[in-house]
Amino acid sequence: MHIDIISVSPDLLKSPFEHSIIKRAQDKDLVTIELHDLREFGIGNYRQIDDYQFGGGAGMVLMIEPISNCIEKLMQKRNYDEIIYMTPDAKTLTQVTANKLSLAKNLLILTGHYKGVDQRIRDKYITKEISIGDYVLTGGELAAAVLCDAIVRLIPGVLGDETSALTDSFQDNLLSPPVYTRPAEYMGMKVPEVLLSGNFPKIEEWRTEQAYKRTKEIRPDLLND
Ligand code: 6GU
Repeated sequence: MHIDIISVSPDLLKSPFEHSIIKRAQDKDLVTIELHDLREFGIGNYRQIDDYQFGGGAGMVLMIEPISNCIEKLMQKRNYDEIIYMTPDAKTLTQVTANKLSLAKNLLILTGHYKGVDQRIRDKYITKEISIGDYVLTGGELAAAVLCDAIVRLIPGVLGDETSALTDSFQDNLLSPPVYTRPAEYMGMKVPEVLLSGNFPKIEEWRTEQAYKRTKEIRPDLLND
């Protein structure tokens, strides 16, 4: 997979991709992530990328021309499965969306800033808009990092244990059951007996039971879906 990300603050996106599993996925050539600085497409001597909004109102808007030039240049090189705009005024990212996007070959992600981008960019180029939750961030960069993490870990070969992505919370609309490791007893706190029993059908049954219990308590909305 190849992911291009257009951003006003590409440095903000460097660190999340230089560690752990996402780093290993790049080292193994399972994914390449390329950051593009929107400022390089800015207009005039000041490399202007934003301006006041028509009709008045507080906050700057990212201009159509720099973004359009950047996207057009990238589109000459690659055919994108999706051109994604990260914005709080969109549908919230779910595991289902991450699963679908993990099958893509080329993704282009545009991150917004300030009051967002000129609507005409959204109308002309964007094929998918994604929010990561009902709160506002200063920019779309951290949201893009979240999206990339959710996608990349699903690419076959990225996670060592092939089954672990499938047993995550949310893959079956259930939260994960509690987990324990050694010691079996710590300061009088004991690990549930069933997990030490070696009776695997029973252990599975317990885990499913616990997953439902947790989901019912914390996220009952998931059970209604
Ligand atoms: Cl994608 N962008 C911004 N700026 N804020 C957000 C978001 C995205 N998703 C949730 N809040």
